[in-house]
Amino acid sequence: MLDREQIEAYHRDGYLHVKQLFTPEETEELASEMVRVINEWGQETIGWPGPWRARYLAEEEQQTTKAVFMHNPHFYSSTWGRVIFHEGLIGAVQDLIGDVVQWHHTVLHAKPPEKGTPFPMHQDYPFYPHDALDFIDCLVHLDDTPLESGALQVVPRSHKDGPLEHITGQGTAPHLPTDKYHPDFIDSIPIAAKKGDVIFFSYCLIHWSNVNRTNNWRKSVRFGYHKADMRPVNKDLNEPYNNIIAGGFKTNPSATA
Ligand SMILES: O=C(O)CCC(=O)C(=O)O
Repeated sequence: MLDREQIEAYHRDGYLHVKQLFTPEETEELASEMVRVINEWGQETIGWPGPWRARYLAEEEQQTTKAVFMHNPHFYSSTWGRVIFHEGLIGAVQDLIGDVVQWHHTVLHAKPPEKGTPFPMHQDYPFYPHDALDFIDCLVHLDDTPLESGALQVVPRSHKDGPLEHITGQGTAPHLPTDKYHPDFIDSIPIAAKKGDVIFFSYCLIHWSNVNRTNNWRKSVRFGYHKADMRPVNKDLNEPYNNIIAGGFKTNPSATA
């Protein structure tokens, strides 16, 4: 699926942009099903709450951004269920983290036209901390995503520092402290993408994205996968931890046969 240079780049930089991993027909079907899911089940919010808004947005915009987030689109659409096992997607994930791959989540992050919400600098680790680092996020683009539409921006190699302390608590989504981690002081690389592209990134990679200032929607869907022997931190060891196996076979270390 991926070549050696791509695999090395992912491990070195913490991310990899794979162009046209989905065919135009596949992307078209996924996008039109997602529009239907949004229209029938979606809800508009301002996006992630939190004190970070004061550092990323002008005062008059701080409470007026727009977002549609939707977990588990496969609850509504079988197309979105099947894509969890998409051969190209899973093949790439296996090349990056190993053969036995467990699905963790699918979530839509849609930025509506004109004032689609930004995201502050953060790692995804604090949203779902696990006991190892082979957790990969895959951002599937359903629309062309030029920089002005609030494209993903990444801090290359930042995953090497492992999990960092985030601001957490009631009334905020986890984010890095804005006095130290902010695009004003930390260089990042914007990744303009086309529909059908996928950006793979480590859940320890620092990333953020700006407001969608275009007249078009910017919809992308994040899939999370990890090695099947990983577990959420602090989960009781006596409690099983299983989910969809999207690649390979999960062996039972205590099986005797
Ligand atoms: O889609 C984006 O622009 C950023 C989303 C994000 O921060 C994330 O998936 O963790």
